[in-house]
Amino acid sequence: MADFNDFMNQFIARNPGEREFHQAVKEFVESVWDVYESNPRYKQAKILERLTEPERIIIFRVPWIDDRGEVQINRGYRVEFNSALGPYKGGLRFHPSVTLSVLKFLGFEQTFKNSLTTLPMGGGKGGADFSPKGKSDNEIMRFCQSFMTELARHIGPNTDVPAGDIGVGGREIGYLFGQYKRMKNEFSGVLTGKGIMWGGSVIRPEATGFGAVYFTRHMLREMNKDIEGLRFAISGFGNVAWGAISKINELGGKVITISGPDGYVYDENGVSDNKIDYLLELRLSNNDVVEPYAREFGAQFFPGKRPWVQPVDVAIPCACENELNEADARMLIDNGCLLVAEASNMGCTAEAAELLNRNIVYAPGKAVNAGGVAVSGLEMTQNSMRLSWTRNEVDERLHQIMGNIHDTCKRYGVRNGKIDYVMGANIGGFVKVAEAVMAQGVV
Ligand code: 2IT
Repeated sequence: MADFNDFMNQFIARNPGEREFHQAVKEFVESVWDVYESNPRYKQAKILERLTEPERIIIFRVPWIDDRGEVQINRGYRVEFNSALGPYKGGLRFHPSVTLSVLKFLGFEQTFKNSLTTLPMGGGKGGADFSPKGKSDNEIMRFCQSFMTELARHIGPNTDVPAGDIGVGGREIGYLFGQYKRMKNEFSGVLTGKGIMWGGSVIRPEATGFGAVYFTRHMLREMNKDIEGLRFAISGFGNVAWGAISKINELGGKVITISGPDGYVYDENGVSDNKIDYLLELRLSNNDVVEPYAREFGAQFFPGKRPWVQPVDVAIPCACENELNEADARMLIDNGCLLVAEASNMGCTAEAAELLNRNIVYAPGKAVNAGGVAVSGLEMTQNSMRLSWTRNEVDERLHQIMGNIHDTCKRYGVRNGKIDYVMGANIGGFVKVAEAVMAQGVV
């Protein structure tokens, strides 16, 4: 392990202060280290050094004028991490917590997640430290237009294809796409998550949540269980939570929590029926709070708290990185939780992930939430063919892809008779990217 420590020390010295990026790389390199060590070709080609250095990073000023006429400045980014398997592909995040470290960790994870989907996509991520909270529609439109005015130089349907992430949904993709089209005089598949009337794919909005539940079902089947009758804790109330909650209800499970930056809601009757659609209204209100749900439907609200204290069978974090810590993990384990499937990217802290992986069953974001980018890949295919598939066709492919990812985790992850999903996902994602990088020479 001396070599591993040397590698990490050098990596940290090259990327000082980037905590999230360090965390993602450490977890990954730990998993693949044995494969790397036992493969002298990889060492000689400095594969890990190359995979942890983004191919290109673009940082730019995003000036815009708010509704009061005041000039505002935000910082925009695109991290083009790795293009060994295809054009850079990954979402844009608009949130005040966006930093270079966050986007580097997300772009790094995206590379291996995209590899796991089996579709031809490289990895990238971008966004801005812009807060949609409290902004009017017009302000959001002006921000998106200014952001795209710079980003347009760097992306393209065969170069880099962004999509949504936290703070970027169908509305924002529409404004970004409109500006790109206007600048380039070109209607192309340069973004995914487009409206279904104008080049988007059916099921893209639901795909991350649906895929996470399909993956969870595979995990449960390994334990001879199924979703029906189980209780779920979900965090977040955005796009991913909404998709997961819809599918869990359809499959007979019960979701008893949702959460926001303001706290969590406990709904003992289950988040179901019209309550699910209400989540979309909450998101479009640009207020970033879940408390109104509790008032609207007579549920309990716990300000400033997280949902992991509630006894459940399955927990699916759907909010943001490091939203579940060691104490939360301990509580879930003590309350008899069977498994944690991470729908957010790096939803668990390193300590929590380690504890869960050792004591119960835990699967990381890059496997569980890959359904979103997978359907983005299917949107790219449909755009290239200039046709649209039906709901059944897209859903069937999504099922297949999530099943394949589960098989890959099993192929590379079985340790002591148990599937280690962290090992499986990291090694499975790594091998393909590493081979592609090797084949393409020192570039
Ligand atoms: O984290 C993710 O995989 C996404 N935000 C989706 C990326 C995409 O290109 O659809």
